[in-house]
Amino acid sequence: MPAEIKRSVCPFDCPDTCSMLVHVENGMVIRVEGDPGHPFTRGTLCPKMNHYERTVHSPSRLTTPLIRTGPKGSGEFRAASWEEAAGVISDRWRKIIAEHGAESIVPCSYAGTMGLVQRNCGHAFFYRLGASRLERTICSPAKESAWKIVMGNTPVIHPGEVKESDLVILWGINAAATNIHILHDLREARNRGAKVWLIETYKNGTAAVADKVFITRPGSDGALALGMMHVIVREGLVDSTFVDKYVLGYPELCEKILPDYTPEAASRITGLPAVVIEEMALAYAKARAPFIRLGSGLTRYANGAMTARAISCLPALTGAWQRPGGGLQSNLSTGSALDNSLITREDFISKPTRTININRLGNALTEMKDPKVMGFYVYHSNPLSVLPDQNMVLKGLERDDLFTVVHERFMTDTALYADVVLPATSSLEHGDIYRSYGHYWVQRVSPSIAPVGEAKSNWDTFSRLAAAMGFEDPYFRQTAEELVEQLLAKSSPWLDKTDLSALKAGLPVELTLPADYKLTFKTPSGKIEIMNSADAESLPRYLEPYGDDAAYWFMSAPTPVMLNSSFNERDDLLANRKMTLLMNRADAAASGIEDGQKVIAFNERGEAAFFLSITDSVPAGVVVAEGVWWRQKTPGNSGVNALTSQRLTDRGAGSTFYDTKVNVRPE
Ligand SMILES: Nc1nc2c(c(=O)[nH]1)N[C@H]1C(S)=C(S)[C@@H](COP(=O)(O)OP(=O)(O)OC[C@H]3O[C@@H](n4cnc5c(=O)[nH]c(N)nc54)[C@H](O)[C@@H]3O)O[C@H]1N2
Ligand SMILES: Nc1nc2c(c(=O)[nH]1)N[C@H]1C(S)=C(S)[C@@H](COP(=O)(O)OP(=O)(O)OC[C@H]3O[C@@H](n4cnc5c(=O)[nH]c(N)nc54)[C@H](O)[C@@H]3O)O[C@H]1N2
Ligand SMILES: [Mo]
Repeated sequence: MPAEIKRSVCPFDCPDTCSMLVHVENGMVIRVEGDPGHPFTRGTLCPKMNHYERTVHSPSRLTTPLIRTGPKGSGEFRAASWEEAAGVISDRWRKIIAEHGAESIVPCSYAGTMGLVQRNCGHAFFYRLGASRLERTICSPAKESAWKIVMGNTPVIHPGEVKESDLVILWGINAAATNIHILHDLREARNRGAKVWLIETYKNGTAAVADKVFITRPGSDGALALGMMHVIVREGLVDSTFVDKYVLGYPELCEKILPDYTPEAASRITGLPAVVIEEMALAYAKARAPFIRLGSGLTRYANGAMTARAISCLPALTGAWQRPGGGLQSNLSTGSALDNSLITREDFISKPTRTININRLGNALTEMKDPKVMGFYVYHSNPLSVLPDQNMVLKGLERDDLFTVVHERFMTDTALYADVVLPATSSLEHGDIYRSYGHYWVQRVSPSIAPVGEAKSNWDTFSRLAAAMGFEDPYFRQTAEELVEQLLAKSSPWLDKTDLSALKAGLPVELTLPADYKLTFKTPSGKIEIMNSADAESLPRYLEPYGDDAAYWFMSAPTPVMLNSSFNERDDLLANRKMTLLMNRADAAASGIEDGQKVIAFNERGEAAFFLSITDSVPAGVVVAEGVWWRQKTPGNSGVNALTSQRLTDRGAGSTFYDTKVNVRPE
């Protein structure tokens, strides 16, 4: 039988949300390719997804429920039926609830799949159970808070406008790894003469598409933006007609803030020469339509929201928003397009329970009282690898009195510490609907193949656990497809001009952006709020990062071959790669460490072993480790997050992964 071609979407936590064609033969996926008809992703997939069939049909997929037989972390399990596993879980939860209350059970999920149903359906289950709630602020809440403060609910610029820009600034985003499809339009802009800048803490793979690379000191970009604004104002390059009509707080910014940010002052903070800051300001202000693609890297610091806020003010001063190609792209916020509350069901909360910040799970699992955490349920997340302060998370997972259930596709670091492991479907085995945080396309997906082994989707697992817990609510008896139908049945202005029948049939469809969205500022004042009196800090300024008492800033940045800790299962992607620490030549010489040598990076929270790679792409005072490796694949059984901290951002209660310093010694 010839291969059948089915439509699907890449489920991973990435702004590109690629549309895919899946070739299926005899119930197996034999090949996947990018959908050439999708206007944003245009037929290409990233190196990770090119052979997704190797993940889907990997020999290391979990195919049955497992029950622990050896010590925690030993990896000793026996196979069990779903019936037995669901019975073990529900019996133990009933006991925990009777002794400690339902709040002693804590869910942990993030973004193993971005599909709206499979990602969010667990909320309903744990609300109904009365469990503690999880504040899922691990990714980019500081950046999103900053956008809200300055721009309110205004949609971000359509990414397709990149091609009309004459100056594209990739600011704290390694787009060649994490947003590769924006490079199509970026290259088109470049062919038409646009300049591309990369503003980074080290020269990563994206430097290859940039005309200029500016290396700033970690956590200092807010000062750079303010320094640029100082010059733009001083040189009379502000678009005062635009500012008078559309901007709130310009006089206050000029009077109270900018005098402190001369290029020299900004230079002392950022490490960029003052003349370079002057040049950047002039080039930005003189560009016809500068397009800023703002990453989240620079917001994972104590000052993360303030940094993003200062940068978000730049296009307001020059009126960049008025011209096609001009503006700023932060994360898209199309949440109101498909009403998530139909899935999350906050109405199931019968009495409010405590909230635990995901970044602080290390402390919660080890120190929290009243009640102590006794049950931990992990789904589509790998907390032991991805959460900050790994040693605290580990200490929690090692507790003999903690009952841990992990619903996973693979035997991850976290699954190794489970009492019960449940096998999860891959995205090609369940239905869902996807929207994106990097473009405005949405697409519904039906399963391409039957579940591998006895794997179940998140939704089917929660339905099953709901039955085991005796929940009578009809909600839990629906199918994932019925939930998708409910989402599509609710009208929203975003869906006004879309072809609903195409969407229902599984074709990619673009949400409707109002024609005048770029000059209709959805803030309380109707203007861009450089000054926002509702915030405790009414104006942007530079705040310091936390740092640590150690020598080197430590960047644990993305790699093209992993997605957070996903794809660690793929030996083909990791072949010939080792967990590496990039270090500047002068720093290595001063420490007497040689290329390829095994080194230990350490700070007050822990240590991790790496193989050293000496490079000119990293500035002095900074070390870089690309990728979140599973502990089981690292040279020292310790991941990058043994070094990061549970401290939070200034707004949004976000993670501060990059706000970390380490010392380095030879092993
Ligand atoms: N291949 C791949 N793709 C991914 C991911 C992945 O792990 N791998 N992760 C996905 C996820 S969950 C997310 S949230 C997005 C992340 O995408 P974004 O957060 O938008 O950006 P990143 O590409 O992670 O880039 C972060 C960059 O910020 C830089 N950086 C750190 N601190 C500073 C600073 O102070 N100033 C400046 N200017 N730069 C700084 C780092 O060196 C790093 O290169 O990508 C998604 N896509
Ligand atoms: N040091 C450092 N740490 C980081 C980052 C960093 O840049 N540096 N990035 C951070 C960021 S931005 C994020 S968003 C987080 C991401 O953290 P997570 O969302 O936890 O991401 P992953 O590591 O990809 O783990 C997802 C897991 O879900 C599983 N999975 C996939 N699909 C399904 C499914 O349908 N059902 C179930 N049950 N499981 C499934 C996968 O096998 C995988 O093990 O990591 C953060 N951690
Ligand atoms: Mo993320």
